[in-house]
Amino acid sequence: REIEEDLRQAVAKDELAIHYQPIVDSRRGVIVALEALLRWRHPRRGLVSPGVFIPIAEDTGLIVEIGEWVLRRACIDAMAWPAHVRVAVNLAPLQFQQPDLVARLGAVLRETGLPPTRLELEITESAFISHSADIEAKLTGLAALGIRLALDDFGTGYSSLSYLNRFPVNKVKIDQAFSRQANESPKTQAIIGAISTLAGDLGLDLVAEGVETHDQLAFMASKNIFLIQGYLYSKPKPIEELAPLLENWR
Ligand code: G
Ligand code: G
Ligand code: MN
Ligand code: NA
Repeated sequence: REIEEDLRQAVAKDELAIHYQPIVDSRRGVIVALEALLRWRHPRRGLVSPGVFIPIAEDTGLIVEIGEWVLRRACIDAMAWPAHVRVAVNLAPLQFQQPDLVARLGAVLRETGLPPTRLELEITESAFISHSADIEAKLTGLAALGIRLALDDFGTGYSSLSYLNRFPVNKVKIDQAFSRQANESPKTQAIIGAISTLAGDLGLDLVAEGVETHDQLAFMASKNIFLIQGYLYSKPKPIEELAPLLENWR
């Protein structure tokens, strides 16, 4: 297809850009991390949503090259931020399957100079489903480098709890579907509360994604959830627009 061919050339033509969305500690009002979210400025179609082109990139395998570009770019960008601000990068399941994943990540960190502890990889549990044999070795290798791991879209998949038990995960991100219903559905409230208790008992950081209202923020706080990502604080933005916030929210 045409869009597939265009995507093939998008990196070379410098059409990809990263927008960053803050993850804020709501108690202190400081940005603790920025999540890198890919954007594609297509010459004719305009801004193409990642919801459209990431699946194409995954189907065609282009996600490996694109993902590596995002990773390098994000590490370079993060070098300019205050040292307490981490950068979170999404890792597609196909990237996770690369046999030399740990070596590649190590190389990018060395080349960019970013301290490994400032990099956080966001993986969804679908990365864990296939090729289960070497998953633990990879995750242990990443942890040994000092890279932090976040389980993304938590609560939407199959068996997340066993993954928390088996793998060295540092952080869990509650899917935005839960935040959206946080002030409407008692069942959703119970689930969020249970995830919070679990994360607390396991010593995991917990982020609520997709928080858009003060009521949702207050609900999260009532469940001891203080790491917040969502439009209430900021949409994903080009880094030039966030630089002033980084200064103020230091
Ligand atoms: O920014 P937005 O909410 O529209 O992103 C839509 C989806 O695209 C999200 O699920 C997000 O995780 C995914 N996505 C955005 N950037 C990247 C990226 O660099 N790599 C991967 N694998 N997924 C990304
Ligand atoms: O799947 P992942 O969590 O990696 O992607 C995050 C996605 O959620 C991005 O596409 C981002 O634009 C989107 N997002 C972040 N905060 C909000 C929010 O408050 N509301 C909505 N509707 N989307 C959000
Ligand atoms: Mn994510
Ligand atoms: Na998510």
